[in-house]
Amino acid sequence: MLQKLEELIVEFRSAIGEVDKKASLFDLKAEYLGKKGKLNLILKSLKDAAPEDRKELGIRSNNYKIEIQDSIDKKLAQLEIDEINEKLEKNWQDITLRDSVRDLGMNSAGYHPVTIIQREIEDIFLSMGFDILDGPHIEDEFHNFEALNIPATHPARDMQDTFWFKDMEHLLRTHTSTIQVRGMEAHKPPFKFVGPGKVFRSEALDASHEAVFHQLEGMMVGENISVSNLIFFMKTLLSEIFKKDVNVRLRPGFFPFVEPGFELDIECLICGGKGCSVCKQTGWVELLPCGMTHPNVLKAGGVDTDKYNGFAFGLGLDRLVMMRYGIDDIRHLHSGNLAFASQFKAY
Ligand code: FA5
Repeated sequence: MLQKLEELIVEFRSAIGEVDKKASLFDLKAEYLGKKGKLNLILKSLKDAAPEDRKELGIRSNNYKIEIQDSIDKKLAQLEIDEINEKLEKNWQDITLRDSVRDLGMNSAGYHPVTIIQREIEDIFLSMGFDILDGPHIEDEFHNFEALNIPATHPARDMQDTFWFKDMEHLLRTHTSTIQVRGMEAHKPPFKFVGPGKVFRSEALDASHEAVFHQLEGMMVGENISVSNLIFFMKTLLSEIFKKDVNVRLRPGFFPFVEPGFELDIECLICGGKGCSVCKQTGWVELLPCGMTHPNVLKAGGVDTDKYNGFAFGLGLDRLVMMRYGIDDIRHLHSGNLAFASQFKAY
């Protein structure tokens, strides 16, 4: 009987090594530990064994029973792990992969260069205590023209070719100066804010002109604001953006909403001032028109002009992007070409 027991455990050890499915394991368990299983048959016949062998047989049978149960439990745990691994192998997903939806707006390498520069400028002005405002693309005549000292008969309305809606009362804003008006309506002086966004003009397109482009408006209203305040903020902006000396020139500029008005031009960084299609062979690029806000504009915005004055500027964002990254045609910026747009990094 002892020999039978020894044969049984050797046979079991080899059989369990072969098992690779849970179903066969349960069969094996029944075969050895079941009521009518091999071990039980031996245990039942213990009574027939010689009395001097019974104790030894009892101890061994018990030990083998424990060993068989243990081996079966371990095997079951192993088979369950194998099952999970097999499922993971078949159904795995790489959660670090970018999905196609994100690719529509932002690619792995970063943001569109206009977004990069816009955010940098926002940070520069936030750090100087400015707020960031927004405004609608679809505007009315009042906010785009009248409140900015451009009445219906004013020739300056023709300076910006406007996309009008059929009702001839609404339009796509031609500049972000509309945000000045909305900012004054919403705030009590003193205040200072910038407002970036898309603007729309029915323009002939070339290397430096788009029909849809970006501007960033700025306005500061308070007591005793001077041209030196304006120049300080413009200089700070350019030195932070270019992180190097760039040649600029300030010349008189005419805009009905500022008096005096200035044009701040930057020496063309595409040709180094020699003349090219971007600067129209002049060596200079119009970038940052600005000036002291006209009292009529402050009044239209509800500002008390006996107490307060201010300045405003309207930065051409796309042209600034072109200067910073050496892009020689504005149309690249709106081409929708991801290979182009993914080359740019913040400084
Ligand atoms: C204006 O739009 C004024 N609202 C700016 C302003 C604000 C002046 C506050 C004074 C005070 P202008 O039309 O020049 O100005 O446009 C401003 C800047 O936008 C230009 O210097 C240029 O950099 C950019 N810009 C103008 N037209 C285009 C265009 N078609 N494509 C790309 N950039 C343009």
